[in-house]
Amino acid sequence: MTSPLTNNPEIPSSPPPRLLAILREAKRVLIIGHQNPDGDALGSALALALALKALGGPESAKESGNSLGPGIEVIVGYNGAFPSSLDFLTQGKDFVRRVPFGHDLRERFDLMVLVDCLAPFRVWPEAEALPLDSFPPFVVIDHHSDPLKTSCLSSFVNHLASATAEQVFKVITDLGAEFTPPIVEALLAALISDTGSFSQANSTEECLRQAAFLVSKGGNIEYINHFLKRNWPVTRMRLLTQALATIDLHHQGRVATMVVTQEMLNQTGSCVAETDGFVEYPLLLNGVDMVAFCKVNGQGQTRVSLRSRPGLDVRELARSFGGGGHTQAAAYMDDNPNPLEALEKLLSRLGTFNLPEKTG
Ligand SMILES: [Mn+2]
Repeated sequence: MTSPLTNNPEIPSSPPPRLLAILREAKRVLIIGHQNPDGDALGSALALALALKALGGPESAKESGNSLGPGIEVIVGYNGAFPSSLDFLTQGKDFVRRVPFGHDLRERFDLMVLVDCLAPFRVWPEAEALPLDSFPPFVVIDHHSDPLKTSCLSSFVNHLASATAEQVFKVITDLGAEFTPPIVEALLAALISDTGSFSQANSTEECLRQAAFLVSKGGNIEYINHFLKRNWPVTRMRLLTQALATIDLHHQGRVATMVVTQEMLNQTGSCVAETDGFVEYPLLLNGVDMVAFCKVNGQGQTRVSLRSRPGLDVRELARSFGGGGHTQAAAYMDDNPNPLEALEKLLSRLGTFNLPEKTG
């Protein structure tokens, strides 16, 4: 059976040699995912960082008898916050740091690797209007299909990949790095995160093949799922309870909406990163084809996450608001800091958005 990817000349099935060369040559590297990284963004960044460190760090310099340079410096950065369910991945790794936007980024790093997003403004929305030379030169490794609005040194993007981790897996393989236990854990956590524990349509043959390889290298799906799914602080459960209470149905029960306000975060002592995955709950409802989840983003905006069942493309809706994503999972930012008002705006737009006819 041939992989569908190999039949499509538009989508490279392996990383471009230029990307690999750039990664091999960089000395001070910032690897960073989209703002408020999820398991795929963080896991992909960690795995690539560990591989680059192993290939170019002081240890390899020692082994090769090269006592000259101090090796390379690799930082896994993030902007905003990530859910505490991902703490197990970053524990004990002092090269993981919050990196807010600063005009010194270009001096601090000679290369930036964007993972799980296509442009610097997905990391730092506040820097959207700045020229590209405000950032270090960058490469992109991603699985989103939004048009690449910015130019980069090189990119490895495949919108058919289940997760960015699937792309990073191939980069690590082609770089010749070893799949050590921390790399295996980070990649497997990323694949599990972006496929809903291998329950969604993007759990492709390639994804499962990689997962099987990672398990053969000691990856423990049960252990990772424990941290990703079953290790909640009670504050998060209280926030979910409040969020579920806001669920409302529209369009004859086919559209479910949910809201998280700043007051709800304050009352429960949670941060917005803890809402990761909440959007899946309204989709459990019988008859619901689409979910819109409006939440504060902590930077004076509302983030609207959209989910849909197969056959309903929410990416087009997200794009009409300046966002993007995947056909069944997309998002956009609304400049209104009040999620209730952002929801009203979406609902009035939805009046003109054609929900496809029900089939069967
Ligand atoms: Mn992803």
